[in-house]
Parts: sequence; structure tokens; C-alpha cells
Amino acid sequence: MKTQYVKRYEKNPILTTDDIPYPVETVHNAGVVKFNRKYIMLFRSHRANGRSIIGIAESDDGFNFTSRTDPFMTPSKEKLFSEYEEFGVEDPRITPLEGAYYITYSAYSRHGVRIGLARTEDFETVERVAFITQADYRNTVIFPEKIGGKYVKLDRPHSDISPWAIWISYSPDLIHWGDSRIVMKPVKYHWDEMKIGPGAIPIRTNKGWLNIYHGVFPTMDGCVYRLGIALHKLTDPATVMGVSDQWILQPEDPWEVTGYVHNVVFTCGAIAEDDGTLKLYWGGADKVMCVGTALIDELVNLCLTNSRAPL
Ligand code: BMA
Repeated sequence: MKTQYVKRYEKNPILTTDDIPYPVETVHNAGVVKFNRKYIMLFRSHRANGRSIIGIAESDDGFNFTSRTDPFMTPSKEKLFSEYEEFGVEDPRITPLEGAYYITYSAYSRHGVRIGLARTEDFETVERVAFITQADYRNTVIFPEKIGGKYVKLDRPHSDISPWAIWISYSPDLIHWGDSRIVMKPVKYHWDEMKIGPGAIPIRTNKGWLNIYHGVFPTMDGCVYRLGIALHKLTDPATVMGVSDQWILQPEDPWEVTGYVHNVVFTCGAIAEDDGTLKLYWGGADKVMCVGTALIDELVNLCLTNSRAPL
């Protein structure tokens, strides 16, 4: 018998290249947020030159999405930003904060990969704010509220000495970040032993912040990307109260097993609904977008009752 923490939507995949009215090779790794009673999805697409842009799709129910006719973000032409985005923009995450929506994305260039911060109030126009890391960072999620008077982010610096892990840092203004500390590491000979990185924007629950992250396991047949969960203390998210020992989602459907990159489920967004359910969005094999539902309480309990050490 297999326990299912995430129930896949029966009509997956929910967005594919066939749905996009401009030429793209992939549709995946999307941030999702509720805005004006609609669901807004910002998704990553490879163009046929192998570099990525960010598109936008909308939905009334969180399952059926329609793409707009034009991409939402392409590499910036503005002087400061263009130098660091020339190879593409990837993996957007959207944090609702103080009446605006902040988008963190991976900016690729000849100088490496770093995290850009953009801002929109209406999902019609978008402005670049700043780069909020140096090179060799990916997977940045900003918490949807200030904690202890500071903005808080989780991200994943590259590392050669220790397996790639999740770090926390703090900011007074969303631009300058510091007080960084490691909060969670991969576990040796475990499903996430090679690297881990933050996925969806942390979800506030009454027992803590639910962090849905990805973990990577190397095999003779290439890497497998799965999703796991951790619970961080509400008032002090540097404290991890529990990390589920088991994954909650792994590549199983044909479009998760085979695609642009095989054996990948990768999340950049989830929506907590008022009825205690979660809509979890993930890219399948770096090629299509999928959705599933879960019970938030069940995930929280899994973090607390069947946990492994965070560090
Ligand atoms: C990571 C990133 C993700 C991608 C994953 C699997 O390094 O590039 O955007 O989904 O690999 O290919």
C-alpha cells in the first residue's frame, strides 16, 4: 500500500506548450498566487535557444489556466539588470507582501546565476527592484510577512564542500540581506542526499511555517527530483521543528518521468485555501505544469511525527 499525501488532479498536465500562443519548448516551474479572485501563474518556458523567459496564465478555479498572448518577463534591457539576465530568467516565486507582489527569479548570465527581485501591483506591468544575492544562488523564497520586524528569505547557495543546503537571511528593506545561517541540510543516503532547495513560498499554519522544498538523489540513470516538507517556527523560522523523513511527491506520471529533463517534479508555488486544503503546483520533467491537492494539517503532522534531523 502506498500513502498519498498529494492527490494528483485527474486532468494533469494543466498547462503545456500547446496552450501557449508564442513559440516555447517547455512550460514549467511556475509561481502561483491569488489576485483579485483569480489565480495568476507565472511560468518558466525555454525558448528553442535553450534560454528561459517567464509567461503568465490566469484561472478562475486554480485548475484551468489560459495563457496571455505575450510573455510577462524576458531578460531586462535596463542597464544594471541586462548584464545579469542575458542568459535568461527562470523559476519565478511570487510573495504577496504589503499590497504588492514580489517576484524572485533566477537570473542567468556569463557571470553565473543570482536572484533578481521584481515587483508588480497588478500583473500588467512589472518593475525590477534589485538583485538580492551575488552569483551562485538559486531558489529564493521570501516569507509573506515580516517576522520580528524583518523581511525573511530562504535560499540555496551553491556549495562544493558540504551538500547544497537551505539558508535563511533577514532584511530591513527587501534589498539588503544579512545575518545568514544554515537551517536545513540533505541527509546522507536519503532521498534528498545530493541537494535541497526551497520550493513554494512558506505557508503560515497555526503550528508553524510549512516549507515545501525539493530534494535531489543521484542514480546511475541521472538525478531524481522529489518534493519534501519541513515546518519552521512561526516566530523564529531559523528554527526547524520537523522535517518529514519521507517525500510527499515523486515523478510517477509519464509527463513527470519523461520530458525536457527526465524524472523531475519541481515546485515554485502552492496556494493555501480557506478550507484547509492546499493546491500544490509543480513542473513535470521540466516540460509541463501539473497540480495536486493536499490537506495542510496532514502535511504539518507528517513533519512533526515522522521527522529526521534538519542538520
Ligand atoms: C535545477 C533547476 C530547475 C530544474 C531542475 C531539474 O537545477 O534548473 O529549474 O527544474 O534543475 O532540471
